Amino acid sequence: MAFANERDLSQFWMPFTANRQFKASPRLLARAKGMYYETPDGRKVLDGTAGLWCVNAGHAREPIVAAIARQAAELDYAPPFQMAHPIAFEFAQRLGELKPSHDRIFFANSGSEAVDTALKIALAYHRARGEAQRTRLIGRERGYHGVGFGGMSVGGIAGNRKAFGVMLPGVDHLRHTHDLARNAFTRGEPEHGDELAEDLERIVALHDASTIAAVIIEPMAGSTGVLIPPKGYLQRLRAICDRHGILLIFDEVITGFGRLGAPFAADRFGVEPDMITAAKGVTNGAVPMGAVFVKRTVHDAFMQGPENLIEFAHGYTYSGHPLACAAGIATLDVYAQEGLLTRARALEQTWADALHSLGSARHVIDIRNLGLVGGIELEPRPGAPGARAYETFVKCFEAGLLVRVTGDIIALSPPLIVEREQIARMVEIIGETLKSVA
Ligand code: PXG
Ligand code: PLP
Repeated sequence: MAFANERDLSQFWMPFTANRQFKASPRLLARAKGMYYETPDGRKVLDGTAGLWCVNAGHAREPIVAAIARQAAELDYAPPFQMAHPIAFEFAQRLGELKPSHDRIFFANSGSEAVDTALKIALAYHRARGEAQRTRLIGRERGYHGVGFGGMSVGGIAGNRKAFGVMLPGVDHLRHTHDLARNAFTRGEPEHGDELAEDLERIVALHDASTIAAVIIEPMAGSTGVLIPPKGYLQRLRAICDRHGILLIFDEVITGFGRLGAPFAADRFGVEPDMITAAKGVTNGAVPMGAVFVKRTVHDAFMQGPENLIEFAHGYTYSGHPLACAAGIATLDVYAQEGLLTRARALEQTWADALHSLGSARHVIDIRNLGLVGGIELEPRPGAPGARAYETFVKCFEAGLLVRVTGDIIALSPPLIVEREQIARMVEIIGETLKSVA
């Protein structure tokens, strides 16, 4: 590609990328509008992934663009420690109105930071209540909670951990819920596997509940390749946490802001965690931001003691950054005006029908869906795990569709503005591509 010849690509050490392979044959996105990306040479690419699960209202939406520009001219930055700016309170209020049961909002700048913040809130919460011995954090196999030391430690994707040796002490993991033998090709929530929530009882028996601070899970696991929670699983996990005084954190970095057809997965499943971590769709991906939605009871445990003391020794230079807040407010307006936080529910049948029409396509061993999320699992090529899906990803891109692959799973999560014809086109490209992939 011309770009690779014209420009030195070596300085940018790319994240989560096979740098040498990529730079030998780069794939670039130069512009975006609505449902489409455009390559530097002007080729349109349908966005099947909302960027990276974040551009829920579609790209370059005018009200969001304008709000960011206005805010940059009015107040670019102000310190958030012992000082504040009005728009951070305004945005926190708006977020609280969206999730009234969790209307104490702590701002971070990414999902990883939101996760580490929530884990620290959990530890400090127990300490504030006189249970400082509750220091264990429980994640789940195949979970993704970002790349900070906290999120990595509770995370359950082996490849994201193995190079780094040290992890937080006292972490344990629940079993994951993926079960192709019983649940392959299920539409929506799988029938089998709610009993896996009882794995938490095994961990409690092993370590004693009095040592466990929190359980963190993705209500729907995204990054590992779209694992939909079995019917009743989240409810059972909630009940066990309640029984033992353990905080439950839903990591909704992907599922937040309408991905599953409700503002949060907690709403869709009718399960109330103690904290919700969010990022991505909170600003439509336009400015980095993360947030922790905290129940008042948890927040209020901190608000005791002398009023001149800092209650929670934590925060980021850019917590509640004005540009992020401006983008976020405009984003919430677009979501509300266009009904995007529930649109995935209205499209769910259409989406499921389209995806499951690929059920007999070559290599496909499972298809799963919920809201506007899809997972298509391919049989791995013998001796070359991931190769088949990677080739599918490259060929889809060449054919004008951006998908995401992880291992041998294709993950789909289009912007929530997607139209039926575009869903049909996605499935058509994937179906054609699978025919040509060995
Ligand atoms: N928690 C969850 C549930 C996530 O999905 C993070 C935390 C971390 O967020 P930041 O903003 O720090 O990246 C995420 C991020 C993929 C993929 O391939 C998914 C994510 C990030 C990168 C790739 O599906 N999710
Ligand atoms: N490292 C140093 C030397 C710093 O001074 C700061 C913040 O002041 C940080 C790291 C943390 O940066 P941030 O607040 O953007 O996370």
